[in-house]
Amino acid sequence: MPISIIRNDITKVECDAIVNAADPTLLGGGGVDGAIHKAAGPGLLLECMKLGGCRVGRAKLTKAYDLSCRYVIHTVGPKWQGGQNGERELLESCYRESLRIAVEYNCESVAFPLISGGVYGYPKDQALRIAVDTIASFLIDHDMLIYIVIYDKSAFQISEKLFSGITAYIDDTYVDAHFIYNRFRRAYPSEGNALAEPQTVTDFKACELQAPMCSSMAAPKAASLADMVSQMDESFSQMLLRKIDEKGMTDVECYKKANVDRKLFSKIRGDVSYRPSKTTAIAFAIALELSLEETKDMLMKAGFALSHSNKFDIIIEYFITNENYNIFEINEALFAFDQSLLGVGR
Ligand code: AR6
Repeated sequence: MPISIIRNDITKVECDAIVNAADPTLLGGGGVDGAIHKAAGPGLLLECMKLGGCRVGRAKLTKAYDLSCRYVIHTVGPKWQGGQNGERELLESCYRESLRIAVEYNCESVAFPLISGGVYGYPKDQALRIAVDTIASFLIDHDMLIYIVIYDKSAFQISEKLFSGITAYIDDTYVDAHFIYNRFRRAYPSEGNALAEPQTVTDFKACELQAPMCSSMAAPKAASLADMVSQMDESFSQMLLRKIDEKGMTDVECYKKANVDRKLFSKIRGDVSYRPSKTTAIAFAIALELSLEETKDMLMKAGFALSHSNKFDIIIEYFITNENYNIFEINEALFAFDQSLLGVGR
């Protein structure tokens, strides 16, 4: 099952276990630790007092008391000391140990805060990368729904390089769209005035694209409706399964790489005319590492297109043209730009 990055207070997340970014005494503190103890009530502290603390990079489990989840897994992240003191290994260990315990207690869903990303001072973009990479490699061999919970959106950071690359790409693409629109207005002032700037630039493009399609659709009058239906194109589901075979992937490899839930994949596999959501369709295109043209083709089969009139589509295009098919990195970027994420269970 997949990773979902969400914005919430972790004490409100519906799941089997939430993870606490604790300190080595396990006796409570500020930040997410304080929020969890407050929401769980005094029983949590009483149980924690019997645990004898916890070492950095390790984890311990308690009941959840007044929280709606079943368990709290307490882990102690490393304090940031410049990055040369084993911080990375210790932080990875926090995620791995917490997940090991979650498996032991049959948890199907777990929510993590950004461990060490607050008081302990770990640079947030690095803390997030470690969280996503460690969880993603755990999910290769396990089925679990894992939430990374971001409390304060302003504290959420993707790498500066990625952020500025995407911002520049968005700016350039919008500039291109305006340029086409203005040229159209200059060439056809009366029609141009009827268009509302700027989103109709794509309407204009769509008009251009649709014109030849309309004339060719009108031509074959002789073909009966039955003939046309019998020559129907390959469906989304058929294209997906064909591409999985062509790429030499297994189904499991594909839906995991797409950050898609197993049940959803089975539904698509079993229903030749399944219509996925746009985010699911793109998630599979990314998992299959399709080119931009192939991605557009696959999307069309699900009834969607990529345009330059919204950020979501431009961000997807940015990653595909840069041949970066890491769905988790794409989702981090989408989250940073307040867009819907790819995959999961829709
Ligand atoms: N839900 C989700 N995330 C939260 C919440 C919340 N309710 N509250 C804060 N965060 P921190 P650390 C985020 O400082 O860096 C404690 O005092 C916060 O924005 O809680 O591992 C312990 O007792 C940040 O991104 O944990 C330790 O002494 C992330 O949770 C020490 O802090 C982690 O911030 C642990 O420091």
